[in-house]
Amino acid sequence: TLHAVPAGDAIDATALKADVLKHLTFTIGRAPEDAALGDWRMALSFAVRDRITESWLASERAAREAGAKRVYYLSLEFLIGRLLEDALVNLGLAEAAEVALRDLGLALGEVVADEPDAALGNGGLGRLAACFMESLATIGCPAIGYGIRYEHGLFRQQFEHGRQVELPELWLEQQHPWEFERPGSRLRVGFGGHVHQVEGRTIWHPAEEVEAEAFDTPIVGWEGQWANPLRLWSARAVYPFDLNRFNHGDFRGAAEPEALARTISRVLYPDDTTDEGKALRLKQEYFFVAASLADILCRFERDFDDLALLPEKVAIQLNDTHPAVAGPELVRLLHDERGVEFSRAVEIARGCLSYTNHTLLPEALESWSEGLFGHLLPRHLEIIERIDAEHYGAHPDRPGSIFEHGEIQMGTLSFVMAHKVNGVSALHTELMKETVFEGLHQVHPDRIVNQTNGVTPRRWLKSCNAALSDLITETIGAGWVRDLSQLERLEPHLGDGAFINRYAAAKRANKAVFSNWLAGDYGLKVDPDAMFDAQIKRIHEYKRQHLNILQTIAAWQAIHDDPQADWTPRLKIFGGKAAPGYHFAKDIIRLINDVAARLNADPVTSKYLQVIFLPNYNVSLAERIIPASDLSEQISTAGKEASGTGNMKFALNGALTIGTLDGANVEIREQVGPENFFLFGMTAAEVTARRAVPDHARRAIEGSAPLARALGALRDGTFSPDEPGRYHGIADNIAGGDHFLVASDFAAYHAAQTDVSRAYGDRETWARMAARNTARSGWFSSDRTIRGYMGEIWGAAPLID
Ligand code: 26Y
Repeated sequence: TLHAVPAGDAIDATALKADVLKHLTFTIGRAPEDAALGDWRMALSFAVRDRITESWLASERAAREAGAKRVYYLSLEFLIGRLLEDALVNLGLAEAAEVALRDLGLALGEVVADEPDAALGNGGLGRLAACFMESLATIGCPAIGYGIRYEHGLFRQQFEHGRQVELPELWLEQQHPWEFERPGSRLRVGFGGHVHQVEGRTIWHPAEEVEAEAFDTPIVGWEGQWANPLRLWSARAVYPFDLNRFNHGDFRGAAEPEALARTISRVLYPDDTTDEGKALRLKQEYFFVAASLADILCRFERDFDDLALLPEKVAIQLNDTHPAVAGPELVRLLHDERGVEFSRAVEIARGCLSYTNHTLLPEALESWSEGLFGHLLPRHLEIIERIDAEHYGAHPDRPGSIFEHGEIQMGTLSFVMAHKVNGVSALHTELMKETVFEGLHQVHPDRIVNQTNGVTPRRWLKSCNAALSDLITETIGAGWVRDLSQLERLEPHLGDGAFINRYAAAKRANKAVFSNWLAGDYGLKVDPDAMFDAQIKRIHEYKRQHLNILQTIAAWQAIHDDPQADWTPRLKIFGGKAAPGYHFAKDIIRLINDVAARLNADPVTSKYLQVIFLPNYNVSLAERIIPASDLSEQISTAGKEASGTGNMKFALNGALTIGTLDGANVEIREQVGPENFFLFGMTAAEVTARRAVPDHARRAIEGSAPLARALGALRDGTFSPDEPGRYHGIADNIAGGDHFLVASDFAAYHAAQTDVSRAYGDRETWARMAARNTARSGWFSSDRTIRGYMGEIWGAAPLID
């Protein structure tokens, strides 16, 4: 069976097969005849990891020899998903693995799908960090990603009678083959206690200490030329077991220190605003920041002996404010522990640090009460007070203090401690200057810069969409995988009917695969020629899944009025998790599920309109949905979505966007051309103005009969006959304060959806618009984003060409 593939692949396949068998025997300890699917997956993963490790150690050696500047990406979230397929694709071993496994009687697809999806993040911010790790390696920028090795990542979502139920995610229940445990590099992290002055120096005596243990997962770039580690910290007790208590018969007490310490790396904090666990969250933040900075300084001091060189050799990126305590911690390490004069220490720290802001929503901006903060980190509180006083002193026009509203404002602290602060889309960056950071921007006009987000084309096109990737490579060559701007070269082919047919056929093939999977796993039969219309993202009022479902209700009612009309068949796909304490978002989930049940069972309308909410949305599910979608829903209230990155993945894979002028939608529309984008709704400025209009929702409802009627169906129990009042809360919210302007944007959205349906009727024109989206999405590669950070923020250079 080795004859069908090119010679190089055959050699790779032979070697890979031997390595798989070797690892199955000597690493897993299983005979082939006894091996289960998971054993084979593990053996293949180890064989692949060996190859990544070679590249990684060579990369580390090259960076050391070059004395290169290092980038350290600090993030509480890395939403990496599955790693096996990505690694195979980047190493050019996908075909070889297919052949090797076939020889062993296995299907690569099944082996790859057996891997648990590592969900060490909530959403966009965490997935961005994962795309960045892959791009850093592809570009050859020496870097380490630092985070927490959560025992339980984001919860697993199930629906019970349409309601979200959260279950713990058990991704570490099986062995995780990608990581190297580092028992040798354990560090101590302190909390609480008090501060002493000894001979003019300040010493912090923590009351409590835990140990941080490192686990390294190497991340390999395209073509395997470079790899960087993702270093995740796990918490454990300094003295894991209290023998004294044990010998006195207190077995429970003996195990207590370990249990308490381990709590720190137990779970990913959900992005909501409950008060419980606040102290634990702060502990998590300091825990991973302290361990990472100690590690960074240790690496620096191994190679250099002058702390003044630090900003030249070390760039530390703060992924939002979650690692903001890095500012005062670095000052503490330099001033208290190494004797650098205080303002010089601040200056050096600022030379290293930069900060990315991902949100302007007031409820998502982090702040800590001085009481809690000072209790856990007394020395850091003093340092922050001094930083604030000196910043104030230098800027008497008072741009805003770190201490406001009785709390420590982590955004202000991050801004003050960073030499660059970046927004994640052009619009978001401008809004940062006008809103939360207005005062600070005036005194530091060069500090805020824009780096529009991007996505890695290896995972989000090459590996998730083979049909389209192969067509692109046949048409313009394979250079696009490393240099996505080459997608422009598709442009001359867009007038060629044969090319457009092939483009449409690739999408159709993906839709057929998806339909079969839906039928198999969810028992929903759908027509692959229907328009696949997807909204997949965290459930949030500002993202407006309720606008989408309300318009779906209106469309259903319209079909009922005239079932003989020429309706364009659609499948509405939803996916996303709600924060466990976010009750309104959970009501939206239940509503979508109730609407789905009603519509899918409707004999009159279901051939035109079906709805499915796929449970447990995660990275691997996105990889299935995006290549099969025709329409991408990006309908946030303008000014609220900092960037979005799903929007880019859809455009790249040839889904047209229906969207507002928000976040990176603005730039997507500029790139793909306004004629290939379905724009609707108010602008950010109009949103602000409309909120001030009394009764804006009531006026909108009076102006739109379909809206009034759809709201009526929420009120009369159409979707909850057993409990007619179930959706009164949602209806009242939309008809009342309507902070997110669902009512005010409804009519424009409804009209835009009608345009979409009409446009989809002309399949050739639609396919050409979709192909143009692909051809003009090259700018949304995270390689471009990372080059921007390297040039404008980090001052780092690639070590491969
Ligand atoms: C617990 C709390 C402090 C918190 C935890 C997580 C607050 C926020 C978050 C996560 C935020 C997030 O994912 N933001 C998204 O970042 C993406 C990457 O920049 C953007 O594309 C997206 O618009 C933004 O919502």
